[in-house]
This record gives sequence, structure tokens and C-alpha cells, in this order.
Amino acid sequence: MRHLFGSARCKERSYPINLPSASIILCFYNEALSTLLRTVHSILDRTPAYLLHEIILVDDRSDFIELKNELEKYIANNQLKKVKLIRNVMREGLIRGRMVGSSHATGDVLVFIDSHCEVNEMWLQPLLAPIKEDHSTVVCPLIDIINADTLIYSSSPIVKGGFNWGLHFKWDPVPVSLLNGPEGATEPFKSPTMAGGLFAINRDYFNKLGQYDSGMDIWGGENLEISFRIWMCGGQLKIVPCSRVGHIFRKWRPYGSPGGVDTMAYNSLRLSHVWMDEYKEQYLSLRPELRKQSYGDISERLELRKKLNCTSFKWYLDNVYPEMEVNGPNGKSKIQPPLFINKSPKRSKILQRGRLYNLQTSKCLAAQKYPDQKGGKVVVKECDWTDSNQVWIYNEEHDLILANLLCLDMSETHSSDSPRLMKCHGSGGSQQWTLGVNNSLYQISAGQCLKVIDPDNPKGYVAMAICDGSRSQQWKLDN
Ligand code: UD2
Ligand code: MN
Repeated sequence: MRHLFGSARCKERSYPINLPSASIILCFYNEALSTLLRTVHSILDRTPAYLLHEIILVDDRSDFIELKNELEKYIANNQLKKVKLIRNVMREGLIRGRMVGSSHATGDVLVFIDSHCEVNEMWLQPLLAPIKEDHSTVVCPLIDIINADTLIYSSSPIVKGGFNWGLHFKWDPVPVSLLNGPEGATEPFKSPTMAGGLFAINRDYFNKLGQYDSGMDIWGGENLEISFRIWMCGGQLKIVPCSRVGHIFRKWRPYGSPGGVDTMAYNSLRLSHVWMDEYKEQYLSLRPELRKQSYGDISERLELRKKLNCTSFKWYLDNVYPEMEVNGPNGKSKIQPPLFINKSPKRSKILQRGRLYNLQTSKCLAAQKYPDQKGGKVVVKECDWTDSNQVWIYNEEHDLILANLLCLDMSETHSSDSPRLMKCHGSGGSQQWTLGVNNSLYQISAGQCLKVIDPDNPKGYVAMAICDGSRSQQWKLDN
């Protein structure tokens, strides 16, 4: 593969020799053996031996046959002495699975990595250096993209972590000043949240901070929980742009949870009740059906919050994530922005009007069926310059309104859904789009860009994806 670095300046940086040692923890469930080994070998090949204390593989009770004897034989035959394999007796999920891994670790620093990654050259030293300086700094590499179909590695733009009130993680742009400053983008920068899959933390600090919430099941939410906890309880979370690790972003998760429980909602409920104070209302008002749902016993986590003397969620929002918009239950002004009444758009200045033309397919974004159908999908179709149902209005509020009727909307609670047409609510968030750099169409709440999924498919399906500047993500609003 090619070795990609965010900034040429990264190569000029040097790191102390005596850095803390690392225990790498990889928890996996039904991972393809070849993919798991790609992750392990990239670590073995690209980490100085004296810094690599061990690689701990936690098998979360996979049922793939190849992960049984074949994996054990592979480790033994290739004398991968630093690789330790632990088998969970029961499926625990990635949260308790990582805790099992960390309880066996003896290195100074824990590095958690998803089981379908490839670490890049010089990935570890830039992560260890800030932790050596300050034990309560937790760091993430920049997550590059490995294409799920082709397995090709490509670099991703420099972004930081945020979230929306549906408690979905999203990527936020970083200030241009940070990218072009005297150091270029080489200096670690603060991030309100982490994506979850890749981070390094001092082992003692991880234990002191309360590891993870062991009441959380299978998948989801633990990344926001640990992010809030780090910031609110005296630590810092940073992204290190000179450390790059590729991750396979899949289109859907290839596994479910036992009993089909929505563990993301369950885990998010737990974290909102422990950490979010009155702001949990922001989440619950979006998901009213969860008000009645049980979320288990959280008394130990509440005690932890007290013991660690953590600040309020309001402090976190004011100081760590000031760009987060608070409307609704905890909104600053009691007067809500006016809503559309009887389909007549509120008077917001129109910035542009025209067709949303996709540069790769030369097709135009339109309603799949009818432009007045609430909840209807949008797709790309042959442009019809006489059809007023293909005309979008882009206004000062950053709404995109089709045929003067409905707004392009991205669900905050079901982030895997595709964008749809909804009644314009006039309060930003899920309906806020920016037509930005590289002709991208960026959705603020999702932190992702609109793309045409398969340019050759006549159905013209579109979806949200990580912004990568590719042609399928380029749009022009034209007359
Ligand atoms: C993201 C994170 C992931 C985790 C998740 C929220 C990145 C790149 N990935 O989703 O690490 O924080 O958000 O929970 O930021 N696994 C198990 N047991 C299970 C389920 C999963 O061991 O029951 C393993 C799985 O094999 C993988 C890891 O946990 O190695 C993360 O799961 P994922 O890759 O499906 O999560 P992802 O990347 O969609
Ligand atoms: Mn993953």
C-alpha cells in the first residue's frame, strides 16, 4: 500500500525514545480471519518492538469456524509471541469485551482498535507522546477509510468528533486556522467526542476513570459515554493528526444483538441518565417512546460520577462543545423559531434556486415518487429542465426545499436511514445543509455528505457517507 500522511510536516516531527509501552486490545465478533490478520500484521510490522508490549485478541464468542483452531494454529506456527488470545465464554458485546481485554493487559498504555483496521507507518509514537506528557490525555488517531468492497486504503480529511441530540456520533469540520497554522495540521487538537473504535489511554487512568459502563450491551453509545466522562471528570480528549489508522467502514453491521434488542438505544438511555442532567430531555423529546423503556441499574455509575467529582453537562456544552445547538427543552430562548404553517414557507431569504445536479451521474436530485409525500425518499433522476418538481430552494436557514413544499431531512435518530422529505421544521439540525468545499452537500446533524450510492444503478439511490470529496459526492445547484 501507499503510505499516506496527513501533512508532510508529520515526517519532520520527532518523538522521545522513552515512551510508555502499549497493550493493543482487539475485540472481535465474527471477523473474517484474513481481515483480523491484516490488522494484527500491520501492527506487528509498523510498531517498534520495544513499544509493543502485547496484542490482546478478545474473541467475543464468534461462531466462524476459521476463528477457532485455524486462528490458534496460525498464532502458534508463526510464533506470534506477543499475540494473546482470550475467548469469552458468552457473547459480551464490544464494551464488556474490551474490559475483559484490558483486565489482562500489563502495558503502560491501552490502545483499543477495531478488528478490521490497518495501522499506518509511524502510527503509535504520535499517540504515546501526549499521554507520556499528561496521563489524563486520551488520544485518537485520524481514521482513514478502507473501502469495504475493494479494501483500498485512502486518507480522510481532518475532522473532529461531535454528536447530535439523537446521540449519534458525527464528524464536525475543524477551523481552517487549525489546518493552515504554522504547524500545519500536526499538533494534536481537542475533540468533543471520539468515534469509539480507535483510541489510546493510560492504563491506570482508564481504571481510575471507571473503564466502561459494564451495564452496556453489545454495541453503541459507549463512545459518547467515555467522551463525556473524560471531559467532565478532569481529562482531555484529542485527535492526533500525525497518527493514521485505516478502518473498514461497512455499509451495515454484519451482526445483530441477541434477542434483536436495540442496544444503541438502551446504552444511550443509560448514558443520558448518568451524564446529561437536564439535557437528557433533548434526547428523550426526540425519542419519546424511550421514556418508558427500562435501562437497568445505573447507581454505580452515578456514584462514580460523584466520586470523580465531575462537572455538569452544561459545563461540557459551554466549554467543550459550544457549537452544539440547543433548541427545544433546554433552548436558550423560550420562543421557538416559527414553523411552517399550511405549507407556506416562513420568510427566510432565498440564497439560490435551481436543480441539484450531481456531477458524476449528470442527474438531478428529485423525489422518488411525489414531492409532497412526507417521509418520501429522494433519488437522482434524468434532469428535466421543465419540471418544477425538480426545483430546490436553498435559503438563509440552510434549508433545502423541494418544489416549494417539503424540506430535505436526515433523521437524527436513525442515522442509517437515507435522507427523506419532511415538513420543514425551521429549527436547523436535521434539515440544515451546507453547499460547501468541493461541491459537497454537507448535512450538519449527521456530519456526513450526500452521495449517489451506485452511479450505474438506474434507481438512483442516494445516501449519507463520510465526506471524501469524490465525484459521487459533488453537487451543483443550477438553474
Ligand atoms: C463504531 C466504532 C466502534 C464502536 C461503535 C459503537 C469506529 C471506527 N468504530 O462502530 O469501535 O465504538 O462505533 O459501539 O469508531 N464486536 C464485538 N462484539 C460484539 C459486537 C462487535 O467484539 O458483540 C467488535 C467488532 O468485531 C469490532 C468492534 O467490536 O471489532 C467494533 O464493532 P463494529 O466494527 O461493528 O463497530 P463500528 O465500526 O460500526
Ligand atoms: Mn468497525
